[in-house]
Amino acid sequence: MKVMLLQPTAGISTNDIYVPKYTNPPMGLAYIAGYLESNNIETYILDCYVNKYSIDQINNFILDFRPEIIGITSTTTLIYDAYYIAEIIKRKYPEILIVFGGSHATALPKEVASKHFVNIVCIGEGEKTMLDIVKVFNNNKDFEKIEGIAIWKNNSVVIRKRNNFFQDIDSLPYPAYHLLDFNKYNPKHQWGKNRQWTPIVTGRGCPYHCVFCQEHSIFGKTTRYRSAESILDEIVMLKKNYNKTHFTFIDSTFTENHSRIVEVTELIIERKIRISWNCNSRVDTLPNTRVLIKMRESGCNSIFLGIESGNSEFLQRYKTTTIKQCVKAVVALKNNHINSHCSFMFGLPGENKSTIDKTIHFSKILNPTTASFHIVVPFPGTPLFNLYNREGKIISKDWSKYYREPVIKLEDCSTDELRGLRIAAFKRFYFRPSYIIKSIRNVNNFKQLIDFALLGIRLIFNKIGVGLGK
Ligand code: B12
Ligand code: SF4
Repeated sequence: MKVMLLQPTAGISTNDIYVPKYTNPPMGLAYIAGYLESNNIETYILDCYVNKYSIDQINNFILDFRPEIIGITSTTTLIYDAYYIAEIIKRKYPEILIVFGGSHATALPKEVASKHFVNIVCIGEGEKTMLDIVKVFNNNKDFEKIEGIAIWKNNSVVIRKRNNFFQDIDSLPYPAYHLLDFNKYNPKHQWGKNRQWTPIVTGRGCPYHCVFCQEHSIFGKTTRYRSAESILDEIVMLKKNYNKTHFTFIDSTFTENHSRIVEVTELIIERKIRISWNCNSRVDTLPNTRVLIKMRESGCNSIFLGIESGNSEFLQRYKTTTIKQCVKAVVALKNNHINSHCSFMFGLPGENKSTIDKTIHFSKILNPTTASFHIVVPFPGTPLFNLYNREGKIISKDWSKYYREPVIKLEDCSTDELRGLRIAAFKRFYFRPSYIIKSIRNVNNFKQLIDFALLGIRLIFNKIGVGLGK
């Protein structure tokens, strides 16, 4: 049995192929590949995204590897590219079983399963489901009995709910890193200086309820943590085998469990593993100074905080955080010499020009190391999508526009104005004389200076894209 796992080429469906500025290894596919390989199934990862593969190149890989099953991953932004590739494969090789998975398939299993070129949709976590699919493929092909899938049957889509998630995530094999070409994925990270970088997953699921987020539908409402030992072993392996020395803990709730942070950081320090790392956090889960000191000592140099808004009602309603927690978190990071990146969004329900102005003002008061400003995207599968959809405020359900242009209607603000306010926010944050002087003082090398100057030039010419950019 041979399984190919494919990430689609961005822009292939519109004949406008590109690689976005930031690329990560496809961790979901690598996890599934690791799991299948540990069950003796020959697996191949075809990352068309980072390699910009054309249809002819994809076809050549299929002819070479001869898979019986092809699994395709996709976010909402790339779903039409995924459909385009799948349709051509199905036309050419009708005998190949096509399985879709990932965030869009999980959010809209009915839409995806009703495509004539899709055989099965995996809803949520994919390791066990994909193995079940392979087993049933080799057996009686009665896929309908598998948990956590959607399938087209008798002119409608049948959905089989998942009863539980894979609990002991320590027992999952490492992602199949050997099937990826690491150096193709932004090997250098903004916070990693000249170190070789990779993301790493240390937990799954999230107990919080931010309205714009899809984490729950993929990984559930409680966090399943990996143990400190397991994380450390993976870091050591990545350092030894792939020379990786800067890590990003990409799971959203790395700072939720403080005792585990202490264990991880103490192990890094005790075992003298010289690395740097950064992680994501929520302002209300940031640990106390004692733990922050350990984090810094073990190599943590930056933390991403989703602040989102400067309006307390929005924070309470859409994120369950407070202005005070935001201020406290950024101050704590400054006091402990850890860089902070704060992300803000414009367009939550109830937003208008004045609340946007308040958010920009708040970003300057917080004054984190860096900041980014985004226009809200109500991705399907999120409570925000349902909220906006109910009120008829979604301008477009053409998924290719999601994250490329504003797709929501606001009370007193056109989409062009929204774009303008976003550019203005970047300018108001980065063009402060105090910020420019501080940044020039902190520049460590010529490349950083050039990057900073380029950001300035892009801002002057209003060249900050809405989303992915090219
Ligand atoms: C790291 C990350 C990125 C990275 C890398 C993205 C990538 N291609 O891997 C970067 C920074 C580039 C990025 C960009 C974007 N991201 Co992003 N990102 C994430 C994040 C935090 C982790 C992804 C990850 O590696 N998870 C760990 C792996 C193990 O999980 P997984 O990929 O979901 O895979 C599992 C299952 O989904 C399933 N599965 C996945 N594929 C397949 C395929 C088959 C065949 C099967 C059977 C199963 C299956 O099985 C896997 C293993 O269990 C997630 C949130 C999250 N916690 O997952 C958001 C997330 C995926 N991103 C999201 C979004 C919106 C984006 C952007 C559009 C904008 C943005 N906010 O940055 C762009 C789009 C990029 C693109 N290629 O289209 C949304 C997707 C929503 C949606 N409906 O599309 C998520 C879910 C976050 C959220 N807010 O809800 N992102
Ligand atoms: S944004 Fe982060 S904290 Fe909020 S629900 Fe999603 S994963 Fe959880």
